[in-house]
Amino acid sequence: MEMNTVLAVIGVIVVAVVLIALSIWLSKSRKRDLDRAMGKVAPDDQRTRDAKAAADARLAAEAAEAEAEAAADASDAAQSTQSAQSAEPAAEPESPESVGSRLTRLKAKLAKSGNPFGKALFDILAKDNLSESDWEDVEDTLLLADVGAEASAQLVDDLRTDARITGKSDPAEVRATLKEKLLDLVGRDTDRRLNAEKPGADKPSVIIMVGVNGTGKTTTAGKLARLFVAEGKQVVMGAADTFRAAAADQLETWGARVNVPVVRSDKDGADPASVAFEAAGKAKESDADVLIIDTAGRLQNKSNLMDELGKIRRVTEKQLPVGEVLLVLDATTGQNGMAQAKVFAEAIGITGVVLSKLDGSAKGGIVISVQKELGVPVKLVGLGEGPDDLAPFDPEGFVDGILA
Ligand SMILES: Nc1nc2c(ncn2[C@@H]2O[C@H](COP(=O)(O)OP(=O)(O)OP(=O)(O)O)[C@@H](O)[C@H]2O)c(=O)[nH]1
Ligand SMILES: [Mg+2]
Repeated sequence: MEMNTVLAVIGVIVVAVVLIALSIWLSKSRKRDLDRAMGKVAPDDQRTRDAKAAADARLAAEAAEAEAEAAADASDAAQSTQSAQSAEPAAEPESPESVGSRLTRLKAKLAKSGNPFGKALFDILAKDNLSESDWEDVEDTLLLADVGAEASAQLVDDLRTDARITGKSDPAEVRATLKEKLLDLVGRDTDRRLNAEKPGADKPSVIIMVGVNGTGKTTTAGKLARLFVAEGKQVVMGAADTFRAAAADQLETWGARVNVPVVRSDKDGADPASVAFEAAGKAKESDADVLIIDTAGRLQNKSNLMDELGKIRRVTEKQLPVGEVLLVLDATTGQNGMAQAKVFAEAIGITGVVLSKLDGSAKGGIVISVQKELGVPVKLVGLGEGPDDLAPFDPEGFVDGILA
């Protein structure tokens, strides 16, 4: 009996010792877990060191593997770019010409554009005494340069009055007078900035391109996108010319060259207004600075085209205010383009004119008549088919160019 009691006591003691040892071990292990959780792993913990070394080795191996993969990808990409380049040379995003260098180059180009009107006028006006027929020649020259009947008559009248008053002898003086008169006609102080360039402009600032087919809308949209990209602006373009599939492709090519996204429809003949709506949505969503919408210049009939343009504008305005509607006018068509231009102005309302193809035109005088007849300024001029051949219209440079 006694023996049993002793054994029971010993058993209890053993169990108690085991329990105490267990609880000490448990509390130590909990502390270690806590320390680990708090990043305080004992530096001399061999297991931790081993695990860390193993993890480091694994990470290093993974990194080396990833690097090898990346190198392989890069060489694949280089190869595919090379093959893409050989198939399509303009696939790489380009950086557009800087604003300063473009303006200098285009000024020189404008001056060399061979406009005969300045020279002819200057030759006539350099004479000592102008006869009635000389004055008629002056007026004819202005008319040929597409200055417009009213403006030409006005200019000749002013010059005649001046000649009578000053006695007109010094050719340099005549030239200076002519320059002043032309500048007055062109409008030297007109605000020609695009809405997107003005402080406090809407963001995104919307530009809709309109005009008769072939005048240069799509080309100008592309050139404009490049211009904004060169200024560090974020641009989205919308291909609302769904009249022919090639139009969207053409705009996409321009977009791809400067990394500007183009919103287009997958199917031919889709509703252009819905493309414009989507493009406005995308521009808003991506917080773009500028949205440029290209439109069709030709439809089955004129009233269709005009309805369509009106709708494009209304639908776009459900998303964003339309700050600018640019009418693209081909300078080589001269006065002939004016009647159609007026129809566009009535249908959608225009805020400015882009005079395209001024490089191939002897009819620079159209600047004067177009502003007079449409009541909006010429804001940009196209001076070639090259991607950077678009310049803000500069009255001084323009007048110097035609008098050179
Ligand atoms: N020389 C010269 N050619 C230009 C200029 N602007 C555009 N072009 C050319 O004119 C042609 C027609 O240009 P587009 O931009 O396709 O004309 P569009 O108004 O979009 O024509 P549609 O889409 O058919 O209505 C193209 O060959 C352009 O390269 C310019 O300033 N100078
Ligand atoms: Mg086009």
